[in-house]
Order: sequence, then structure tokens, then C-alpha cells
Amino acid sequence: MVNEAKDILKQRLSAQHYERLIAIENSKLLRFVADAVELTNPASVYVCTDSPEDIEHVRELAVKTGEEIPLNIKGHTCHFDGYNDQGRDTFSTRYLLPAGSTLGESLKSVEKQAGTKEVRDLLKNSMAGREMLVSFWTLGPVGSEFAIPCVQITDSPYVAHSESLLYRPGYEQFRKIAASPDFFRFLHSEGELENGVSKKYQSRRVYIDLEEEMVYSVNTQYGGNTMGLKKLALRLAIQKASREGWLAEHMFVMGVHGPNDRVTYFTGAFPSACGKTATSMLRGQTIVGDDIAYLRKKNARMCCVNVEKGIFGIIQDVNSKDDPVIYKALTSPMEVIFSNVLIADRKPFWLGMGCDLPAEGVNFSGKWFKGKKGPEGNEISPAHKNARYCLSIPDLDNCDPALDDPQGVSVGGIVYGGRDSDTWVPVEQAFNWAEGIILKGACLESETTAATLGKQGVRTFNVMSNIDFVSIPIGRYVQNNLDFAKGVEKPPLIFSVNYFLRDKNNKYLNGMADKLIWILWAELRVHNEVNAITTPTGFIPFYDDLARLFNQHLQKDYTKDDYVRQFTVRVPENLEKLDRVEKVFTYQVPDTPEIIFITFDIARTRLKDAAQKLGEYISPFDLPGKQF
Ligand code: SPV
Ligand code: MN
Repeated sequence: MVNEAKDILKQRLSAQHYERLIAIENSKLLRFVADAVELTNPASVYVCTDSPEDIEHVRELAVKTGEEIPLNIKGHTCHFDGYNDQGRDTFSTRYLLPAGSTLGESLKSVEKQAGTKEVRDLLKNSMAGREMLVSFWTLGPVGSEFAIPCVQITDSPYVAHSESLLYRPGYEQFRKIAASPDFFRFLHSEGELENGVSKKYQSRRVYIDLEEEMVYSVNTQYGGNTMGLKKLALRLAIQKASREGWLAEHMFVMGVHGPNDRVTYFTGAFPSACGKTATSMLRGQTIVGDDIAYLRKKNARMCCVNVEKGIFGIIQDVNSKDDPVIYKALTSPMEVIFSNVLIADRKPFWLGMGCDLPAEGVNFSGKWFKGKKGPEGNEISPAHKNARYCLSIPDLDNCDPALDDPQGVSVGGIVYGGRDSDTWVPVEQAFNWAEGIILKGACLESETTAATLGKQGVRTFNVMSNIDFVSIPIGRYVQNNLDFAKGVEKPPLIFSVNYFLRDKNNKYLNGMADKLIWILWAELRVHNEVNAITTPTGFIPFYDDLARLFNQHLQKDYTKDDYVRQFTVRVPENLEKLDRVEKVFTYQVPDTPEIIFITFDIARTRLKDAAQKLGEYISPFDLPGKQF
């Protein structure tokens, strides 16, 4: 078998690129590449090592093929995805499962044999006339216990270029693992192109083979569907983690800077487009990662790493006032790939950037002018709501020094937050680990956003903000999280945050900058430096502590009125939320651990008892010190 693969590769690759593959001495890898070459039939194959010359080749190819357009600032380029290819396609992303097996109703799958045939048929000759790029990356710090080597095959230099900004190099790592079969494989082709974008988007498929730890992706270009190491690898990693006793989470990792230069590391899980990157980039703090974390237990501590080393972030609302670090990066000479923004005069423009946008230019719909209508008759926005930027974290001023620490960082606190207009208070600490996992993480709901294709603003269940990526039965996934504190000396404190609370007139109850205060308060809680009020749903801040933090860090007077409006315990909404989430677990998660239902009952009783004594809407001033 391996000799057959070698023969194919020898015929199809130049001697130089053949040697690069052979040097790894891994038969599974050789078979994978040979099969992909035979199937997709590229005009040439370029095997990338970790050398700067190879990354330069990819960069140049992206410009030469027109997949990226150079902009007016050195290092900046722009890429466009097709009009109908602007977000993750959760409908066509499916697990390939053997006949008769299921991961539970809510995880979409397709019968493995039929699905594999379907996607391979779509990949047949899909790279004809184009160059195949084979590149190697590592998830997690290179050589660490967390690290997973990955190989990405793609005919999109934009995808390979983005990965060079987002992931640590892997070619030398592959040479070290030699014959080991333990790596992830990704095969992507953008398929036939029309005006530079995938023409057959209706045959877009992202099929995940959990047994083989490999993913096929075809007829799409959008990063979340194509960059294997991002959400495709997360799905593989969740299953691997469940097998091996660690966690793979949709989480940022950041250093929160407390008093006296103390740094406490936090992770935070938020559904896409709900403030995850903005939190990890908060002023005065340092970023380890903004999207995906692996957590392991080491010496009775919970440690975590950023799987990535770059950011593929939403650009909407990035401006010099709210996101000064990112804004500076996006306006300075360094390597940045913009996607689906508006281009005019070789400059990128996006929604919420803090200036007027030009009336014409080029965007994801082609030539654009104000008032241009889309096929559905709606006005086309100048830049897409899910337009993004891609850059490397070490290029940022606020890069945390522990980014590449092979030991990871020790986690002090975890925050869970969704898009919630009427229920949760802005910040609240769970009573303990199990309640945090169940009543905060597993109860996360969010209104859908432009990060995924489909209708926006629909409130949906989103366990740990990971619902799109969970690749094991959901009950088991929650149980793994519950069990993860076992043997940990001081489990991280768990918090919920809510940046999206609104009043009756639909007006946000908080400013964009307030999230800094919630995280600084949480940091003080980790070190027992502030007291808290016990409410039926968890511990919330005292007014005086918040007033001091607002004054000190935002130079803002925080009024008692604001505090009451924001931190009132909303009993009916909390009860409704428990009912909604319980329904999901009852009807859609057959393996729900009993502890979840027990905890829901306890939470419900606490809320009802409190309402009986204090009313349905309880001001925090009525609560100090009270225990329920
Ligand atoms: C998300 O949607 O959660 C992202 C971007 O982080 S994507 O690469 O599309 O997954
Ligand atoms: Mn994400």
C-alpha cells in the first residue's frame, strides 16, 4: 500500500516536493496525500516546510491567483468569499457515522459510506488546473503535551496563508513524530470557481470522519468551513479529549491583571459574535487566545493553552475607541488578511469602524454602490456583518508572554456568556463548580448571529457555547466537564456574564466598556479580595466594589440606579430559562446526567422561595448577606 502511494507521489510530485514528504517517513501521511492527489487531480503539488520561503510562496500564490488583493498598507490583503458563502454552514457540516450509530438527535450526521462517496465524488478532479498545497501545523504549543500535529491539503492559498497566521508550524514536528498515526487530516477544495469564488456553493459539504480523524470540505471558501485547524479540528479534538480525559473548548484565554501586577488567567466561552474576542482584548489585559482552548490537569491544577496563535476575528465594530489594540493592528504595516470588508481606493472599510463609509467600492457582492440590492431584494450592506480580519497574536501589543508556554497557564476563573436580553445579570459567580458547569455553562443560550448561515436573532440552546462543535453525546460532554474538577486542588471559579441585557425600551443596560469591570471583579473573587451578595442564582458584586472599580478603571461614576437596573434578580425570566433548557435536555439529550435535573430543581426552588419572600424582581439592595 505504501509503495503504491510512493509510486503515485513520485509520478505526480517534483523531486523536491516528493523528498519533503518522504523525509517525514509516515505511511499514513503518504497514503493520505497520494489519495488526495489521485482524487482531486491538481496540476502541481507544493509541499510546505516551516521555512519562510514556503510561506512566502503561499502568500504570493494567493495574490497571483486573485484570492487575495493587496491593500494600501504593507502586509495587508483582502479576500472575498462568495455571496452565499459568508459564514459557517451548520446545515451541510455533518459527521460521517457508520450505519445505525448516532451521536444523539441534535448532532447532524450522514451515513458514512454514502456520505464519503458523496463528498469524494464532489472532490473528483476538483483541483484540476490548480496547485495543491500540503501544509503542516500544530494545534497547541509545539512539542507540548497539548500539541496535536495536523496536515492540511487545500487548493486555496488563502486558506493556507490564513493558517500560517493562525497556527504554529508543524513540518518539523511531523518529522519528529515519524511513523506515529496520531494526527488530524484535512482535505479541502474550493471546487470550480466563478469570478474567484466557489461556484457550486449549493453542493458545499463539510464531512467529518471521527473514526479516521479527518475532514473533507468542498465547494466553499469561508474560513470556518475550510481552515481545518479551526472548527473542524475542534470537533475532532472534543472526541479525542473525551477519550483521553481532557477538554477541548470554544474558549478564549486571557491574563487578567489584578492589583500589584498579579496576573490571573481566565478562560471564557461565548457563542460566536457575542464578545469573546472583545473580552480577551480588554484594555490593560493580555491575550493568550480568543477562540479555542485545550484544558488538561497537571499537578492538581487545571492548565490550558491556546490551540491557535492568531485571531480570525469579526471586524464589525472594531474602532479606535472600543478596540484600540486591534484597531491599531488593522491600520499598521503588518500581516493582516481582511475578508468580506468593503474596499475602496485599496483601503478596507467595515461596519462600526467609526467613520463614514464610501458610497461605492468592491465587496462580497462584487462591484458595490450604496443602494445596491441583493437577489432577495434587500439592500446589500457595504461590508458583511461577518467580515473578518486574520492576524498573528505575537504581532499585537497585548500578547501574553505565556502564549507558547508548553505547560499552559493555570486557570483561575472561567466565564460563560451569551446574547441574553432579559435574564442574567451582568456578572455572577456560581456557588460551586458543578453549579457553574450546569447552571452557567450547560444553560448557555444565545441569539443566532451572522457567524453562521441562516436567520439571525433566534434564541437557541448553546451548551458551553460549543453546540456547533460537540462531537460526542451532549450528556457525556457535560459530564466530562463536571468530572474535570476531580483531583484539582482549587477548581477555577465559574462566572456568567451578560453584555446584552436590555431595558423595556430595548436599550442596552451597559456600555461596551463595562465588561472590563466584570472581569476585574471576577479576578478579585478568585483571590477572595471582595465579598459578594448571595442571590438565588449565585454570588453578585456589592455596589461599593463596582463603584470603586468603575471609578478606578473607567473613570466613570457608577450610579445605584444603574446597579439596581442591571443586577435585579429577574425571577420569572430565570424560571422560564430553566424550563426552556430543561426541555432541551429532556427531549433532545437522551444521556442527560441526573445531576442536571436535580440541580435545575434546586435552582428553581431557590428562585421560588426568594420570590415568595421578596417578590419576583429582587433588588440587590434587598439581599445582602442573605442565604437561601
Ligand atoms: C466562530 O464562528 O465561532 C469563529 C469563526 O470563531 S469560524 O472560523 O467561522 O468558526
Ligand atoms: Mn469561534
